[in-house]
Amino acid sequence: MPAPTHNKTQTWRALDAAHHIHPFSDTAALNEEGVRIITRAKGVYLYDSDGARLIDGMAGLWCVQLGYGNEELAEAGYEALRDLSYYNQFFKTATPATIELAAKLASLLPKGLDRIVFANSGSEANDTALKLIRYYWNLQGRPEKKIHLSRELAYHGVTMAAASLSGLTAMHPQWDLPLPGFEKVPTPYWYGAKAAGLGDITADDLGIMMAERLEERIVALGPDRVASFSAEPIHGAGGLIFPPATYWPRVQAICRKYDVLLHLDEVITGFGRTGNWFGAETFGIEPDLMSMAKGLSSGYQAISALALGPRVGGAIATANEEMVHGYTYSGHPVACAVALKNLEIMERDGLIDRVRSDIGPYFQDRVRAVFADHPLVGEVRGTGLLAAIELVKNKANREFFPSEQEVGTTCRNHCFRTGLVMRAIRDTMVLSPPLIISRPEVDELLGLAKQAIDQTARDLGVLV
Ligand code: PXG
Repeated sequence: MPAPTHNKTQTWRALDAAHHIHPFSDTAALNEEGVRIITRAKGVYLYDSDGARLIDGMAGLWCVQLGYGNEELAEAGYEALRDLSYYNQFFKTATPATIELAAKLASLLPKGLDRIVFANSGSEANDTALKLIRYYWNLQGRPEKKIHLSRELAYHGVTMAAASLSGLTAMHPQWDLPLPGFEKVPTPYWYGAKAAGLGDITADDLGIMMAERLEERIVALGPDRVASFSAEPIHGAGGLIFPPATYWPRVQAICRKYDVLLHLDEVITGFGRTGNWFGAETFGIEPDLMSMAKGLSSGYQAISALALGPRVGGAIATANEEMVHGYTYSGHPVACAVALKNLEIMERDGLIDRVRSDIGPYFQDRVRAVFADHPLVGEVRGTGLLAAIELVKNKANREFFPSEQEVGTTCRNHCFRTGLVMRAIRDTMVLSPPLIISRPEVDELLGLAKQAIDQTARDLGVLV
């Protein structure tokens, strides 16, 4: 047993409050409450410094595909640190793990995406994508093609450009964003369509309507000025919103028609989440560029990648000039070695097939069985090891609670008390567990989720 850490908790909290600014946090409120300190983790379980055990329904931040404490990944990292702790890819050098990872990704990615640019986070991969899109159009002699389209409710990260690309409006005012040249189009969120005044439109019709909104915007801006359309196959941090079946085929055709580069952000949907290696396969999308991060290394190392298809990749490879871009840690050999081992384990253990045909369907069946008829739950949606549970005021007419009631936050707090990490996005409860989760662990997770949602329903007087 590890030594008890309870006695250190107060010290850590005080030091944290004094010295540590947390991402996406209200510092004063957090310091008042005191942080939860996670000290170790194994498999799908987290342990905090008070001795509590939590089942991690979010795989960290949608990233720990192989679960925590994987010995093989730890050893791959140790060996890589020992043998070549660092070297860079600048100035005509490369390192073996970096080359091998680029080649491995090219073999796993949808056909044509076979050139890889490395970075260290999803935000950087997207930032890089936007730079390369601009560079591509400059190389083509079409410098007027500079507008980047993306969707409302999208989350693409936090650099100046990635935040500009993001469509969650709360991400903008503090930083005077978006930058010029970033435009948003609406997204096909069927469950929210009624509250948005679209009446009883079917999901398929909404998919077409929202694709047409994209087309209208491209035409209004002028196709000669529109450089790219960026989107997640499924909105992740925007509320786990799944596209109607009609949406992506139409969007794909529109991008081709107007010569708009399609940039797919697979930071969440990549590496098995939806039961395929990539969401592109799940939805039949053929992007020109694809961003990856998170599950690429199961979160064990900070690494991201941008894959380029023949248009952008070919243009850069034949530009006959220096591409003036790259990070100190682009293609870090240790991160690449860990990512390679991560992909090797996923392949060897058939984890993607497992999500597609075993644990994924089990998880989807169970989450629907537990919640479909719950009085507080308007909709359960999901695929693979992703699920969203919408908590609503009125199921019959898809009416949401007023946001100031903070129903999702209440539920999330109950989850922590029951020993579960489940994310609340507005009042949508979201699950994205590690791909290695077992059936009994799924049952345990959903049992705790039910306790938390029942308790939320009792707080609201929906259940007695
Ligand atoms: N694209 C997508 C689709 C993401 O989900 C990023 C880009 C940015 O990646 P980095 O590595 O720069 O964070 C993300 C990240 C949440 C949450 O609470 C989601 C993310 C990050 C932090 C929190 O859902 N997604």
